[in-house]
Amino acid sequence: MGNFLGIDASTQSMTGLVIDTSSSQIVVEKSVNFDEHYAEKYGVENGVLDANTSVVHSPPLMWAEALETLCSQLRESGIDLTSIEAISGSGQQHGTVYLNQSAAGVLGGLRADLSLAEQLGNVFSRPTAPVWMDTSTRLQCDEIEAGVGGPQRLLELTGNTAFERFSGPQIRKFAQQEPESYERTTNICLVSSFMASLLAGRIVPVDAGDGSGTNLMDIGRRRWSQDALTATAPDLGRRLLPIIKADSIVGTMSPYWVDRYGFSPTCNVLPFSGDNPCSLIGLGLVEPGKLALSLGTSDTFFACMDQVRISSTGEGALFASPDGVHYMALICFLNGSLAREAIRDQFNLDWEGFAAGLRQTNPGNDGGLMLPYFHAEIVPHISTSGVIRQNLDPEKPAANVRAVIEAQALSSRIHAEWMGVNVQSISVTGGASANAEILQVFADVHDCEVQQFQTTNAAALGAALRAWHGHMTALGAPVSWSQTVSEFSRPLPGASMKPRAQAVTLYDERVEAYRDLEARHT
Ligand code: ADP
Ligand code: XUL
Repeated sequence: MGNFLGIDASTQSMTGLVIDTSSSQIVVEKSVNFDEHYAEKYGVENGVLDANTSVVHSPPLMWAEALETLCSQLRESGIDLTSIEAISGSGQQHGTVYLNQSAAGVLGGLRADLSLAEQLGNVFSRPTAPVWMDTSTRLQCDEIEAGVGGPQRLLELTGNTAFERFSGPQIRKFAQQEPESYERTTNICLVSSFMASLLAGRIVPVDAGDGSGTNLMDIGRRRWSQDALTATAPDLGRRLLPIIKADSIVGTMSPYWVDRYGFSPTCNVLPFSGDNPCSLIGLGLVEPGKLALSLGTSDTFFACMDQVRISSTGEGALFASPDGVHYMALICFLNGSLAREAIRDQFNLDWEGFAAGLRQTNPGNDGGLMLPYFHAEIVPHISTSGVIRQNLDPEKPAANVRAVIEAQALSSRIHAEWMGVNVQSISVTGGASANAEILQVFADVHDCEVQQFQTTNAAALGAALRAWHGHMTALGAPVSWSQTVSEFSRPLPGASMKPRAQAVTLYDERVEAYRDLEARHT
């Protein structure tokens, strides 16, 4: 029993959430928004550089700086940081951080009188990190698939066909286009393992949950696949540490965090995992059967599986669950919050005005439909942006608000069919899950209850729960996964959207109209 910290290093912000397991309460939640703090210094918009091109990177030094700002905020919130028994975290998936030979030494000898930003400037062999929004690696995807014997073989081996955003294709592109910098790269981290390395003061391996988002991990064995490594880049194996169990302790907080922020020197650090695998835990999906929806920068729709399930269309992703046993089936939509924000901003609305737009319009939108490709899309695969409207006046604010949300909900219904889950209820998380009007559309389209939770950051909560679970296991007093999540993953009383019969019937028809429109444009 005690306090456990989960840190979510996501696309637009870094969040810290502390749970007290003796009272089963979330005791602090703090968030550092990248644009608010670092837009000028690092040139980011929505947390990334050049979001409107196919090459989308973020500066890893900014993440390091944000981690310090977050720790200051946690300390100022009044929480006693010495009381934190263990820390784990979650990172936006797929992004890669490239370190040179000085990195390990610098991390191991951080001086507490200087900031991370002052000390880490020279540890990168590539100053920016490609992130999940990058869609520039189609060529490398094709080459990797061919290199292992075809897309079907890569799917069977890693659980996924090659995706542009996945780490393997990104690494291959770097090795091809900047061979000298690749040569100077001693270690490649994922966002998750980079963050854990900052805390532990040494380079920390990735867990299988995030390892499965690389196109490099043998999904059955939960270790790097030599075939995939060879097909991706020269000498890649020696640049990656072996994959470890999400529950292992990788060290204690390095003296830097003890001296500078007052963490306990015995505070354990566990590997970070991907944000979606952590959300799976944070929403309590530790048994198959339930679906969850994350409405963050990306929208993801996912389920816990007890065996490998592969999407025949190649659009679904499969990850290992950090619970060490299950799998996670997921679809990812790039046009999530950024598409909703594009409509919000086009009509000068705030979120309340956006919700009012949904209230003022009827399900079915009088026949209006939108394909919301404000950016290239992952599911379905669309390589160039371009919004398509059918029977929809582009000048009408409320109709466009409804169109973007109906498109997202209908698309999630269509593209989740391969998961084969009989949907009983949907658990929601992510910034936009605070918006009940948006959730009502998802409830009507999926014909099931949509449930809100105390925090909209299930990834950070899942990370904190993972820290607790791993810590107790290491103490020799393991807590089962169902016990770990039970008190924290209860839906908020009175905060569930129920499907409305008339709308459900209507959407059963609209889904076919949407499917047709989509088929004509993909
Ligand atoms: P990520 O973790 O990917 O950085 P979050 O889950 O923190 O993203 O979600 C942030 C997004 O949530 C914001 O960019 C914003 O678009 C959206 N958001 C926040 N509040 C609302 C709201 N009331 N209605 C709709 N969207 C919202
Ligand atoms: C999942 C994906 C995104 C990122 C950012 O495959 O690409 O959801 O994890 O949240």
